[in-house]
Amino acid sequence: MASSSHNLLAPGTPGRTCGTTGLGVCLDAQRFIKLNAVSGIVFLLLGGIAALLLALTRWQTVHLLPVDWFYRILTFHGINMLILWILFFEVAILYFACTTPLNARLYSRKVAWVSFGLMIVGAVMVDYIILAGQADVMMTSYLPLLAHPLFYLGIILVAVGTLVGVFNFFATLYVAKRDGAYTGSMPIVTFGALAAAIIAVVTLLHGAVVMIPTFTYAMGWTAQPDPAWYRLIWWGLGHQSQQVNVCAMVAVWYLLSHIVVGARPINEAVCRTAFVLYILFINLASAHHLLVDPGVGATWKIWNTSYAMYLAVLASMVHGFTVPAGVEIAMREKGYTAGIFGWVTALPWRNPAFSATALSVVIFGFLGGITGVTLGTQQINIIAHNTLRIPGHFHVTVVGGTSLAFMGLAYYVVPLIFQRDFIFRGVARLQPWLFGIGITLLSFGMSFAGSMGVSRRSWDIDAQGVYGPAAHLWLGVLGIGGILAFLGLLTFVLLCVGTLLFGAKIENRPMADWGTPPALAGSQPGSLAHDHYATKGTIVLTLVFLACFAVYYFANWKALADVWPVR
Ligand code: HEM
Ligand SMILES: [Cu+2]
Repeated sequence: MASSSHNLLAPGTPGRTCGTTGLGVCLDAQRFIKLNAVSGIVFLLLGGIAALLLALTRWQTVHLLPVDWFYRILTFHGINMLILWILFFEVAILYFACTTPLNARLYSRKVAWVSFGLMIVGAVMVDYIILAGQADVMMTSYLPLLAHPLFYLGIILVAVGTLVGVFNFFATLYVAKRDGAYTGSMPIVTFGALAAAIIAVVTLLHGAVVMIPTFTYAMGWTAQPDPAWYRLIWWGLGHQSQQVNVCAMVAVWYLLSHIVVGARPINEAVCRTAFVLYILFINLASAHHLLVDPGVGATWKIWNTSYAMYLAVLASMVHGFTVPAGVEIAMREKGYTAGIFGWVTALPWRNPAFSATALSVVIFGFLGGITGVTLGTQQINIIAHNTLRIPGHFHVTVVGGTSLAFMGLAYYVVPLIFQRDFIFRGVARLQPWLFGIGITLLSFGMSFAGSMGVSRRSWDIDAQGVYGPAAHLWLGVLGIGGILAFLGLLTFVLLCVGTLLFGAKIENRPMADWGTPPALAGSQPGSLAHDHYATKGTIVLTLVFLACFAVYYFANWKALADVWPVR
């Protein structure tokens, strides 16, 4: 639809008014949200197929792939998931966050094309060269392992393309502010996306610093960069990009809990400060990847991972509290006041966007947070380094946390942006549960096998002959969890693609409702805004969390002490 009188966007902007939210949607932004989101989902599927093959290989009894293909597919999986799926989807989120919530138009269509073009060419290049067997170096591509130059060039193109997209985001925000598209401070979703974008710039600059000399070395133009230097700078890219993911995920938590339950952040200033903590401290926390490296000293390691890191962790704990607390307050104000947890049972668990958000908060917060802080402790790291405990940790953060939150977002973005209602809505209601349970099992399998010493990135464990039935049992749990998670992922992709092709068209009507908790008689909107004890349930959950953390943390110190018995 061309711009019309009831379009809220600036005059002359091609746009439409959303039939569900009443917000203005810029058609340029809409096109690039579509392109980037669909590309992301395609890479998710590719990475998912690889995931299934890996899980069926690490399940030692099945041991599917031959050795060379195991490392090839491991490389392929890491790149397609952690880089391509996540980055394409994040660019879509950025374009959304800087336009619709602000009633603004996308700064430039040309810039968006350049960004998308660079990213897609780079992505195809990387995937091709990996499958051609020319880049069996895994996603970290540590020197002196060497891949075909196109591998590095592809990654550089993806990174530059993303930077160009981030520039479009900043320019859109600037123009929106200058032209008065919105008044007051920007909504928390946009603020979270802004924090993500700032960290992304710093991250991608690290990427350039490390990848360009590696590329020129692969071309034979320059000498080999120092491997220890490579690791230091690479993790400025590798770890910080995880904080981009966390910021984007948290922004999605705020958005979806607001859309579904009407939650607001319980304290805007604190929530925003928490995002700033991410920006300030996350780069230092990258040091946790170098905890066994000989090149850097113990003081440096302990300072960065035990002091600086906790300031970033503090930020996650703030969000992990304020999101459920905001939901609890909104529910109590709607009249769900029974007991401590009466509001929990009344939540819309059958709304897939909500269940995805809730599962993401719990899986990321409980499992990811507790394991992350423990593994990142300098002393404990020595008994966990390079075991399967490490992928056991990050599959509950980037997969059970970020990827699941992004899936939840799709349950609103697809109907609102593509203007089609989801097909097979009953299946969609189950999808987040299937994926969430699968990934949790996968992570438990990895973590417990890892505790028994099974290493990550390892094609075969039987040759050593040191692992008993218990380790094999946990690898079986990894395999079964992997199959369930893959089925959850496949369901998601099929539902999205099926909806784009066959979903009922939405024209000038609201999207089909996924279900929100109705306000009961006696509801009092806004009544609890200043009542600090209204979050009883969330406080109890927080105490449970702290108790779990304490037990896990001390159990790990005990395990460390057991390594070296003192008589
Ligand atoms: C169906 C879901 C998934 C399953 C079953 C799965 C399974 C696996 C398995 C079995 C490994 C190999 C572990 C090892 O032997 O060291 C692995 C590695 C990895 N996965 Fe996943 N995964 C899934 C989804 C994801 C997603 C969504 C992401 C990122 C957003 C991701 C990121 C990674 C990374 C970064 C590695 C490490 C690669 C390396 O060591 O170079 N995975 N995954
Ligand atoms: Cu890290």
